Amino acid sequence: MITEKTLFAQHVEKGLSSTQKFLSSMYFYDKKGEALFREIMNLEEYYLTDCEMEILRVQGNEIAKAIGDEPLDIIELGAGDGIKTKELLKHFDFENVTYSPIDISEQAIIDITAKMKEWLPQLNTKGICGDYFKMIGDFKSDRKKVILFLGSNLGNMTDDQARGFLGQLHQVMNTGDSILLGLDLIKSEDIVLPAYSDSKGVTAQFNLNLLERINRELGGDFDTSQFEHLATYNEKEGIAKSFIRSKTDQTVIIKETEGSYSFKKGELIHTEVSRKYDLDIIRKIIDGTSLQLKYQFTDHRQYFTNLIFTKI
Ligand code: AVJ
Repeated sequence: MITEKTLFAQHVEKGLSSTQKFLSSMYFYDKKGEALFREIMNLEEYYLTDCEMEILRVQGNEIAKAIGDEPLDIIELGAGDGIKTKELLKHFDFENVTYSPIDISEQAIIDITAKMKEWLPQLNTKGICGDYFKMIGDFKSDRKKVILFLGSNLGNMTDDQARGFLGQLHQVMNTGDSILLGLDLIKSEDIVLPAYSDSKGVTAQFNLNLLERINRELGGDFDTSQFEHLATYNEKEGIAKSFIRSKTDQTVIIKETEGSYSFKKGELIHTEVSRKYDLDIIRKIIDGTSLQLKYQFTDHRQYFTNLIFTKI
């Protein structure tokens, strides 16, 4: 019988057959990966969540004012756990706003909707399951839209991908709509690197879960004890990268891709970029779109920033 290979299988086949092996961070987030990411967000070393939480908690009221006149439809890309979003949402007039988290994962939408209804019962919360651009494009309302893209999620893209993403996003926005973007700022290695190689090894588990996922879903035979997590950070560029490194010469067989893949001792699989930003980089990324940077908020240590862009 001939069965079509899943997108995941096709991706794995391509990534592990390439001379510089890679796998996309997009595939981190199965059930186990989501649980590990929640653990990462609670780590002392993973400063990003605390910084953005501080901005939204301390300056939430100002941010809500800067976003401007209600009525509004607030749309969040990637549902997250809602804890930070709640800090912002509570500053709006619930009579005049709706909140719509969008995610491809149906479970993520079910979870966030339930939580938000419990936390802010007066808020009109309506989760949407599907592709970001399609769902925003299909969003029927004559209110102004505010699109939340928090947590430095943009940072998993290369600058070219980010440019393409924001370019596509601005095409489904109307004049006067805005984006609230959360971004990690460029800072020194002694702060960034521990966030991606924490002492408890949670990030290592998170990264290696990609191999376990291949075992679970594609019938791989990775012995994950023979691989290790590696994080690097180039302070000048502001780019953190994660890799999985083979501890020995070894060969792995994956049933679904009908392939075998050899690894040399020390060979790397590139699994993630976590881009850090400054205003110059951001300006270059939005150049050519009709998005205009209107407001900037930062935490007291200036590790993280939340930016408001408006489509003109
Ligand atoms: C969710 C993309 C913002 O890159 O910091 C955390 C994911 N990877 N630890 C990040 C992640 C390793 C995270 N983002």
